[in-house]
Formats: sequence, structure tokens, C-alpha cells
Amino acid sequence: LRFRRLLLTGAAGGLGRQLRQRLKAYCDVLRLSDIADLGAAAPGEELVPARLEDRAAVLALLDGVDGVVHLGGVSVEAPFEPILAANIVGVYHLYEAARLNGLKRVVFASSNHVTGYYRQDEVIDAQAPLRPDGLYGVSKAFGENLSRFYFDRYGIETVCLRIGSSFPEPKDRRMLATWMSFDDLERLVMASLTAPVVGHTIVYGTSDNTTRWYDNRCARHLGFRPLDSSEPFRAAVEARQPTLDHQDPAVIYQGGAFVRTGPFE
Ligand code: 15L
Repeated sequence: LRFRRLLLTGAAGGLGRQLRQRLKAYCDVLRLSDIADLGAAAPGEELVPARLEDRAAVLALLDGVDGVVHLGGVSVEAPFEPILAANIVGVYHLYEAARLNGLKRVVFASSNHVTGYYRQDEVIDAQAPLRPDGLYGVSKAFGENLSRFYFDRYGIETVCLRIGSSFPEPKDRRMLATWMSFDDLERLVMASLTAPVVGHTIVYGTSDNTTRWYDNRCARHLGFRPLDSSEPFRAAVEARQPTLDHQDPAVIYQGGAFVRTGPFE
């Protein structure tokens, strides 16, 4: 499946910069959006900066696109106001724009932090009740619920990616479970964009790690098969972090340090 005009929001962020390079191969035009600087447009790219809280700007942003990968928004725990603007009001504008532009499918970057208050000795799947570990997680849970409503009411399909930790390498012991390589991120996004029928699907985004807290049995129809693993990094990670404080909530819960970030006022 090749897209005529694919929209990538949050294109200036950590994962946006990765996908900017990687999604080009699958579309004629890659429309890139962010509030941060996107640099110059390369051939085949189109830059459309937009604030997600600006309804008119988001409507224009989705005009003429046949696929959306929505990474835009606040990506960490933060005070409520910016989260409200970008992740709650913003994701509502995105789905309104999808509805008004007749879009068929959205790939939405949710987060492992919608279930961050499960413990690290539990294995959960997409049917486990949400347990957000902060306002950021709550806002991603809003996006998941909103996208489910837009599917039930309007038939707009969404794959919610509960992304773990997508960085060049796992940085700590927690990330041995949550890490996802950039190559596996690309595989997950492409599976989500191209699987024939997705309805409203929730999938955890990690590599094929030996330590795992997430069971993706509810998303097998995506055909996502991660090919990388955190295991080759284990020895170095454990050498850097030889002991763990078992009283530390960041060690107990899957959300890690997010469970003790905030409040901000
Ligand atoms: C997230 O949701 C963040 O966007 C990212 O920066 C990481 O901190 C990641 O979760 C994680 O849980 O490691």
C-alpha cells in the first residue's frame, strides 16, 4: 500500500525525526507538522507547522491526506495546561479533522504510561483496565477513548500504539522490558498503516525483549513482528545499574520514574 500524502505530526520530536526518514519510502508526499523547527523540506516533503489547539490549523493540516501518524503533543509528564492544550484539545481537533476530511485510519502514538501503575511483576494485555501513572498518561487514555468513540460512531479506524521506550539503546533496567528499536518502531507503524482491517486496535510497542510486561495477543491481526531485542544490551545495562532500591516506586511500577514525577504546583 502506497500513500499519496501521508501526514506525520510531531515530526521534529525524537521518534518523528526517525519516522521522517523512514516513512518517505511509502508515500508520494510526506506532510510533516510540528511546532518546533522542522528545518528545510527535502524532496517529497511538505512542511505544515500547526498548533494542535488551533482547530482551523488542524483542519487544514489533514486536508488532502490519506493517512495520519499522530505523534504530536506533549510526550512526558508536565503541568496540566500544556497537556490539556496539545493532548486533549489537540487530539479532539485531530479526530474532528479526520471526520470532516473523510479519513479512514489514524495511527495514534499512545504510551505505556496509560498502564504505568501496573507493577513490574505483572504481565498485562490490551484488555487490562487503564491505570495511568500521571496526567500525561491520563491524556493518552483520553486519546485512546476518543479514538474508540470515533470508530464506533464514524467508522474511522485507529491503531493506538502504547509505545514503550524507543531510543537508540535501552538506558536502564526498566528499559530492558520497555525498549523498542527504531527499526521495530518502523515495522509497527507500517503494520498499523497497512493491515487490511484494524477497527480500533491497541498494541504495545516494544522489541522482542526477553523481559516483558505486555502481551500483544489482542493485536496479532496487525502482523507486527518485532525483530530486535534489548537482550544484547543487558550486560552493559546491569553493569551500569547493579543494584535496585525495591522501595522506590520507580522500581516497583511499570511506568518507572513517571510514577513519581509531579505535581508541578
Ligand atoms: C513515554 O511516553 C515518553 O514519551 C518517552 O520519552 C519515554 O520516557 C517513554 O515513555 C518511557 O516510558 O520510557
